[in-house]
Amino acid sequence: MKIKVFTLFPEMLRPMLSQSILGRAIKNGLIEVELYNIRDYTQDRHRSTDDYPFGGGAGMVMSAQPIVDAFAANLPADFHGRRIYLSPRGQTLTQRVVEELAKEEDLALLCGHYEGVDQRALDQVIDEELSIGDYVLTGGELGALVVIDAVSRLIPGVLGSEESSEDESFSSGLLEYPQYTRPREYRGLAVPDILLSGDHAKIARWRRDRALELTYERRPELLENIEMDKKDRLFMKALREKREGEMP
Ligand code: 4HQ
Repeated sequence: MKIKVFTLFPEMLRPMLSQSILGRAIKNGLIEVELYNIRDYTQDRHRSTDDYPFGGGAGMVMSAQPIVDAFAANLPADFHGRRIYLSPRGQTLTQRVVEELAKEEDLALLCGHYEGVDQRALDQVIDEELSIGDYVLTGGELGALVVIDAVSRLIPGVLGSEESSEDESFSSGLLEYPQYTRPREYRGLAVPDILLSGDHAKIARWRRDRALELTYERRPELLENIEMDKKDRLFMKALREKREGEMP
């Protein structure tokens, strides 16, 4: 997948893209991320990228011209992919949305700063708006990084077999079961015996039960979209009865 990012602050993204799993994925050519500085596409002497909002009000608005020209200069006429503006107005990013984005050949991400972007730029070069959550950032750069990170780990080969995305919360749709590593005892706290038993079927059942329990306690609404087998349903019944027994 090729991801083009349009931003006034490309240096904000570079460190994340050079490290760890993303750094390795890019080095191995599994994903390609190109950063474009919108300022390089200004046409005035002062290289200005923003201006005062018509109608008044606080802050500055990013001008249409450098954004539209940056897209025109760098998206091929046959660009196959989604052109996305990061914004709290957008559809909220969920794992479901991430899975859809991961199927795309290419992505173009526009990061706004200040009070936002002249609507005419969005009308000309953007297909959709995407929000990483209901809070306000100083700019779309962190949003773009979140999209890149979440999408990249679904691309075959990006996660090593040791880091596989299969078994995790939100891909199973459940919160993650607790994990432990050495030592077997830490400050008097032992690792649950079952994890040391070597009985893989028992361990899998224990993990599934812990995931169901945590999800029931913390994010019960997530259980509505979960496929449950007979053992799951039996465990949930016991959980609910235990909970009712505790009710005052
Ligand atoms: N912003 N999800 C305002 C966000 C945001 C979000 C990006 C702040 C756009 C103009 N982006 N700028 N939430 O808060 O993606």
